[in-house]
Amino acid sequence: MGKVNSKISSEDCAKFLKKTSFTKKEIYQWYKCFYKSCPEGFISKEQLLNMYYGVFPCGNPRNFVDIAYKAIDLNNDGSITFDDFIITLDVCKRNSNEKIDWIFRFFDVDNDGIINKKELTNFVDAIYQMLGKKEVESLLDNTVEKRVNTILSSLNTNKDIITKEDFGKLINNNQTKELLAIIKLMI
Ligand SMILES: [Ca+2]
Ligand SMILES: [Ca+2]
Repeated sequence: MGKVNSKISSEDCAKFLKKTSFTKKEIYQWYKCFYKSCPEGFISKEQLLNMYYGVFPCGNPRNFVDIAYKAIDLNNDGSITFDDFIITLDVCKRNSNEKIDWIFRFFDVDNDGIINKKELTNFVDAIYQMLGKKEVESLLDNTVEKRVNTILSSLNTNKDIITKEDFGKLINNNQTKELLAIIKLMI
């Protein structure tokens, strides 16, 4: 699939200088680092899975990694290449609407601009599976259903869906803080 290169081309470097807030030196370093870990030119799902197993050894991160892989694959071509990686890193550095848009991708799997109850349930379920049974038992909302209801009721919208506007409010909400912290663990 990908090409094996230890040095980024000047065209690509110029492209990322334009698209991200990284310096030329940082882009060169990230590129070197990326190809050292991923000589094939892409991060495989197994690699991402192993990373999460390292952080959550008592849980099963498989479903979460399915969601994460899709969300990080920004150009939807089925693999996480350096383009996806560097732009994801850049977005995560920011405190902006772009960051909210990016996190929204984790929830809005069918990409219709709305998080429905099923998507929210699948997301919370994936996180709970990744945390593991023991960890989940210690939570106040110790079932997926309870957590989903808490999140939805915290919005006070009386609806089973979350719009991007609602989601912006949710980002700073205590009910989702730990879920979002898990997303941030990946970088
Ligand atoms: Ca991609
Ligand atoms: Ca959706």
